[in-house]
Amino acid sequence: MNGPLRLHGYFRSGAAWRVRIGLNWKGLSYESLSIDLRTGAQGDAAWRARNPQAMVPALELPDGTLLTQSLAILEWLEETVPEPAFLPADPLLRARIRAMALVIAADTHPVQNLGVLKRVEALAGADAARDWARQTIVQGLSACEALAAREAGPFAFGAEPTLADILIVPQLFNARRFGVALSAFPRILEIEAACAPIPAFARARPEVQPDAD
Ligand SMILES: N[C@@H](CCC(=O)N[C@@H](CS)C(=O)NCC(=O)O)C(=O)O
Repeated sequence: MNGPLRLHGYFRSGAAWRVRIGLNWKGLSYESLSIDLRTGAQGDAAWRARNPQAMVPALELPDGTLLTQSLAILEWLEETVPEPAFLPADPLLRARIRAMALVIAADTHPVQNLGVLKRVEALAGADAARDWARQTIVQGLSACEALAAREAGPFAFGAEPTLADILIVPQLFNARRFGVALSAFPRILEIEAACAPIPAFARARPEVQPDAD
């Protein structure tokens, strides 16, 4: 790649965290550009003009192309830098790994993201918003726990990490933030512990990002 990759993100964004893991995994260096979600910077006209969804993450390629949606970015990374891979060759296994990734990316995280919780809070109050988030996360993690329990550990699908692990690890930050009791998810905790020492995962953690508090 000719020139720097730029990741528009935010240290606490779970979706940006996924992309950071993916970039590290592929050995790609990148510049971090922070969009402060606390101040609502994602809604600024200049950013909205670039990303009409007014969200992070977005990966800016050296020619200025802006890629959005963390899963689309991860799939693009896998296609353009195939090794080391985060999806195995077997189509059946790939489908099962993608299914677990989508439990988080499609059916859990979007239902408890900032915009949704603000709306629930406006309609029903802060306690209801917290309950909403907690219940959504418990549902998603329960499905992942049951799916992962059918597989050998320590990762979600056996002895090597995959796309599924990339999605699960950042979701646990939100789980803790909303007070979800993770002791009910031993397989998920095993996955987190197995990923923690891997440099691609360790360097993607929120607290080591340049825009961390
Ligand atoms: N499906 C999107 C989700 C992106 C998303 O929810 N981003 C959050 C941060 S984790 C965001 O920008 N929230 C700002 C808002 O809701 O206003 C993806 O996977 O990239």
